[in-house]
Amino acid sequence: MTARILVVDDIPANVKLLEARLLAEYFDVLTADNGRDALDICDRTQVDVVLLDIMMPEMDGFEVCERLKSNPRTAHIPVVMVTALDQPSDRVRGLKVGADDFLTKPVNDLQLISRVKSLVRLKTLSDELRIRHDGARQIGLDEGLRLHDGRLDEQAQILLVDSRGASQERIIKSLKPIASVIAMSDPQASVFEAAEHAYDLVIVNSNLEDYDPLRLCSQLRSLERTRFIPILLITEHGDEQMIIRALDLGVNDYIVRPLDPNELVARTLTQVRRKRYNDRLRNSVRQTIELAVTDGLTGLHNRRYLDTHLRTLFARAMARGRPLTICMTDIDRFKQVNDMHGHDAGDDVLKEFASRIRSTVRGADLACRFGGEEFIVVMPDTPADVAKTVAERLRAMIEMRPFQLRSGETPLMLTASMGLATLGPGIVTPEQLLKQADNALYEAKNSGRNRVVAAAA
Ligand code: GH3
Ligand code: MG
Repeated sequence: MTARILVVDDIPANVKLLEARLLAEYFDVLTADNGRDALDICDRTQVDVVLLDIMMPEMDGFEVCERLKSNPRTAHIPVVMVTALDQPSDRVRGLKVGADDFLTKPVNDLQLISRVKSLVRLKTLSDELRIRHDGARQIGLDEGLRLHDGRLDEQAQILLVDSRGASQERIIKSLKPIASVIAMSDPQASVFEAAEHAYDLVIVNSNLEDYDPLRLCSQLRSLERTRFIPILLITEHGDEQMIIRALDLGVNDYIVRPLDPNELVARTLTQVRRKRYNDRLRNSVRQTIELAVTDGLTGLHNRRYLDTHLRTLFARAMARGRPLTICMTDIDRFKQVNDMHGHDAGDDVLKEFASRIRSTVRGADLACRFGGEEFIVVMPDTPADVAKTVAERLRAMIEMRPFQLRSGETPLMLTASMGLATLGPGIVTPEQLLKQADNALYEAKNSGRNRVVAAAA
């Protein structure tokens, strides 16, 4: 794992110490001895994690952190507060300004490396999603994608797997201000529970009876529906082997008994905030993809979508020897609608036309706007005669019901022509099928419009 770590401390000896340890793990290390330089470096270069001293002259670590988290260009960089004071109040204050983690001086090697690695891993995932999000939309970071905020919009939903009632109660009580916690003592049942409900975090207490806690973690990581849920492991003091293996398995963070309630809250918040941020990014990427395959005016799929999916449906029908018919339809004399009633009226007609298509075809059919006033319906498992009935029904539905316009003008009487083509001998590519449907449509237009023509088999 290569990543660039920025170490910020006003005491040169402290910087040297952390730098040497990180270099030994092959991290790329940058250093700064004051807050202003640190902000400058983060703004100008790609930094993956910041290790930040709290007590520094001029600008202290809290202020540096706050500024990093309120700048959209740097808000996503994880910040680890490094402090000599192991004061709960410092941690709470760090949390308020958006710190992602804490380390106490003298810094323990395992803690340093494992925390940094876990934050780098989280950031790599966010970065990848962010690049896709930005690339697709070219709009930089949305307001809705901010991460710095210490509060949560709504209570975190947490699943706690813990064999002991007393310990369950203590954890539930500590997390009460920020989370609603479901506690379970049966590890196997907890995997199903995690898969079935939308949890923000699973906390696994390593005190499980007769069950390897790492086995549970690995099950959660390998199931499709739970693999993105963060896992926080509670371990025994000194159990470094377990921690190393847990982090290798993809456990996001760990906390050592006896539990400090403030630390538990801080680590929980960090994981939940990151997860929600990544969820939002993932949704936004999904939405962008949807936009890319949807026609903006009618909401039907667009031609790009048709091109890929027709290929799939075509190949499937060929392979299984199943029938497949496509219907290409075009509004008759549509240009006149635009010319006589304006472009907006034309758009109204297209929207209504699309919605009539949608209401006529089956769920398994694929309806697309092919371009302009041309639409295509792909009908899997549909032989020519059945498709002809469907097309006739659509044709009648266009002809019988006038089209309302937003302008309130007299509704328009319109018709449409349709060309059908069915998979058969001589057709080996989707393009040939489209071409046949196009020919049939041409014939329908030429022979008087407002009719359905099926291409000769
Ligand atoms: P035909 O019966 O032969 O199909 O005649 P037509 O007038 O429907 O066909 P033509 O291809 O001559 O005209 C299609 C018109 O559709 C021309 C174009 O301006 C219009 N058009 C294409 N896309 C849109 C759109 O998104 N909105 C509107 N309002 N008009 C569109
Ligand atoms: Mg037309």
